[in-house]
Amino acid sequence: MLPKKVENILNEQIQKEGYSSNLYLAMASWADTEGYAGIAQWFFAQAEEELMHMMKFVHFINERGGHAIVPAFDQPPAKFDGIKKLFDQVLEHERFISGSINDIVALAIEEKDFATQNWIQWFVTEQIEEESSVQLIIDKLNLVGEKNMYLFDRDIMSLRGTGA
Ligand code: OFO
Repeated sequence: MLPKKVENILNEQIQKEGYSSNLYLAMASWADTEGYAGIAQWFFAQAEEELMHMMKFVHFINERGGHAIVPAFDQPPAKFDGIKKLFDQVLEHERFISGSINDIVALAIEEKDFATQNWIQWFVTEQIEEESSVQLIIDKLNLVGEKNMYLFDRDIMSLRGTGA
């Protein structure tokens, strides 16, 4: 039985994961129109991952006897201020998401909902990986500098799935 408070916070997370997907889709589209095909590809893949995260919450809430609600999503920005700031924004957003995942862990423990507490651990690990892989990209960007984007754009997909 899913405690009502936990159901509510999980429903709020559906909104956050769906917004993450739309935000990364908007970033992908912007990068695409700016001629950064590799960076766009990275963001398209990221947008799909976030959609998958949202679906995980939908299924989990319903499997536990709750009701997953599909929310409205705020419109993400359409334009971004350069590649370095783009990834800084991604890191800031992922840190915000990590905070909201931690809030779910804390509430699940408080409500003695150990099923949710166990299930959400996948997201705890996922957030460590996501923050770390975005930090790796920012470190590389700092090394190459924004003037040298051709090679960075060509190689960015090789930074995916390194577990870093
Ligand atoms: Fe970025 O992991 Fe979901 O939100």
